[in-house]
Amino acid sequence: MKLYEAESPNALRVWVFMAEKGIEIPRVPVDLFKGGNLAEDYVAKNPMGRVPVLELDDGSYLSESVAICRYLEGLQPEPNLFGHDALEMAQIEMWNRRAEINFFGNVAMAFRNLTGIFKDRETCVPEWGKVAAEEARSKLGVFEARLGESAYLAGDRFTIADITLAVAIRFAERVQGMGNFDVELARPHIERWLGAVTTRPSFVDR
Ligand SMILES: N[C@@H](CCC(=O)N[C@@H](CS)C(=O)NCC(=O)O)C(=O)O
Repeated sequence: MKLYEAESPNALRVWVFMAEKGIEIPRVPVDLFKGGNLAEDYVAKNPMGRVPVLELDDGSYLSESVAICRYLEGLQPEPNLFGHDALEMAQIEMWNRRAEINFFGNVAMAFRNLTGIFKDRETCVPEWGKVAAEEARSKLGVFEARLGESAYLAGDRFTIADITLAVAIRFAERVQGMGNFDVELARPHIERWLGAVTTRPSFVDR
């Protein structure tokens, strides 16, 4: 197997996931800024033209960070990050999707539309960016409330849902102030949880 990747939040989700499981595979850097992900041979691997992409040993490809993580969990079930029984699996999926759709997705939309970072390849609408930033800011309250009552996002242990939210918050911290991107992130329960998650060996130095 090999992983096509870049220094980017979605590739980071897969790196952290692999580090949690102790999985090491060769990595192939893709230059997003030079449009390496839009080249014909790359789009043949992932028609969405995004990183990460996992190439399997039979020459087929998987994309979408969570799908890649699910596949790796199937190959190496422990430590479990997607849930053991029907209820836990559903709770983890629920929180992962909430984090991805309501926070990460809005942060990404705000970043892309406010900074125009990929204006060579997509239309940027600053008003859309402002609305997305506001949406991300307001949804953060849901995660703050949840982390006030739960040690980790989906329950009492670390899972893929924590990886998604922590990577998204790290991303939002990094782009704070760029192109008027402004999402006030400081929340006491999130701070406590983020400290626990980002000091795990899988996150350190990434
Ligand atoms: N839903 C996809 C999103 C992938 C994605 O948006 N990747 C970004 C980097 S974090 C990318 O490749 N951006 C390059 C571009 O938009 O041209 C996933 O979970 O993998």
